[in-house]
Amino acid sequence: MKTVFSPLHAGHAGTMELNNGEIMPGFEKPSRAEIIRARVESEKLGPILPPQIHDLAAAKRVHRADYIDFLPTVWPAWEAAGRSGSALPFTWPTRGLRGDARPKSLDALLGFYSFDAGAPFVKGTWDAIKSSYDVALTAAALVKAGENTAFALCRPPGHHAGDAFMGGYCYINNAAVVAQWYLDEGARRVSILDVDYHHGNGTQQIFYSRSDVQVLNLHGDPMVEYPFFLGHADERGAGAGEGFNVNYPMPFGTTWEQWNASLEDACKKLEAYAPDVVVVSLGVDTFEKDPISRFKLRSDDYPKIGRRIRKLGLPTLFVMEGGYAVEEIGVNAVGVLTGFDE
Ligand code: OKP
Ligand code: ZN
Repeated sequence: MKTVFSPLHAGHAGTMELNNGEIMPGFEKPSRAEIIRARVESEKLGPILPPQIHDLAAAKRVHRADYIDFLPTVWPAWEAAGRSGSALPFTWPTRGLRGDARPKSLDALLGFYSFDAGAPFVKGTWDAIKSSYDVALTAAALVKAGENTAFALCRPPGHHAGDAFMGGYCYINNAAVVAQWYLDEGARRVSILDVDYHHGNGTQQIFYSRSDVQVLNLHGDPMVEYPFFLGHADERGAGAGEGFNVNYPMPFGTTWEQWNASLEDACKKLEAYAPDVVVVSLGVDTFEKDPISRFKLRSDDYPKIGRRIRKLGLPTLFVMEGGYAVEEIGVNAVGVLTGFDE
C-alpha cells in the first residue's frame, strides 16, 4: 500500500498541554509521525509519496468557512500580541453564555472555536494542519484512482474537530473531509470506522443528521473518558441520520476479546450499509502501554484489525489519528496496515 506523508508536520512541535493539573509537553508530538514513517520504510509497506497541495474548498465542505479562515490567523495574531509559548483558549461559550455572537479578540475567538484547551498553536502549527489535510486528500485520490487502499500518515489528527471547533489535538477533521470529498466525487455512501481509543466527537457531530455517511465509533466510555461529553450508545443519529451513527463505548481495561466483539458488530453494520468506500480513523492508543489511555490491546492484535477490515472487500483509506506510546506506535500502526495487505 502507498503512504502519503509530509515533513511539514514537524513544525507543530514544542506544544504544551494541561494534564493532571500540570502544564507539560504535549503527548501529540512530532516523533509519533516520524516513527510511523520509519516503520513503513523498514517493513517495506510500499512507496512513500509527498502530498499534492490543495485549496481549502474541501475543508469548507465539512467545516464552517469562518472557522477554517480563522486557523491560519491564530499564530500571527498571537505573535503580534507579543506572546510566545502555545496559543490556547481559557474561556468557552458554554451553557448560559452566548455561542452565537462571534467575538473580536483573539483570546475570545480561541474559545469560540474550540471545546477544550487541547489544540495548541505554535509557529508551525498552521502549516502542519494544512499538510495533514493535503496528505489526507492526496491519499484519498489514490483510492479513488483505483488503489484498493492507501495510508494517509496525517499529523496532527482530526477526529475531535467538528464543524466549527477544534480540540483534543485536532483542527481539521481529515477523515470527515475525505468522506465528503468521496461523496462530491460521486460516491453514494461512505462509512467512517473510528478505531481510535477516544470517541470521534467531531466526526459524529459533522455527520449526525445525515444518511450518506455512516459513522461507527469504538472507544472508551465517555462517562469516564475523554472527550466525556459525547459518545454514548444512545446517540444513534438524528432526523435523516437516525440509525447511521453507531457508538461502542467500552470500559477501562477492555482487552482484545471484548474490543473485537465491538469491531465485529461494527463490521456487520458496515457490510449491511454497503458503502462505496471505507475511511478508517486509525488510532492505536488502544494499546496496553499507551500513556493516556486505558484499553489493553497488544501489538499482535493490530494485524488482526487490518485483516478484518480487509475482509470487508471494499476500497479502504486509512487516516492516522492518535497513539501516544511512541516507542511502539510504528509497530502498532503499520501492523494494522500489513494485516490488511497480507
Ligand atoms: C486525541 B486522539 C488532558 C487529557 C486530555 C486529550 C486526548 C486527545 C486524544 N491532557 N487528553 O483521539 O488520540
Ligand atoms: Zn485517541
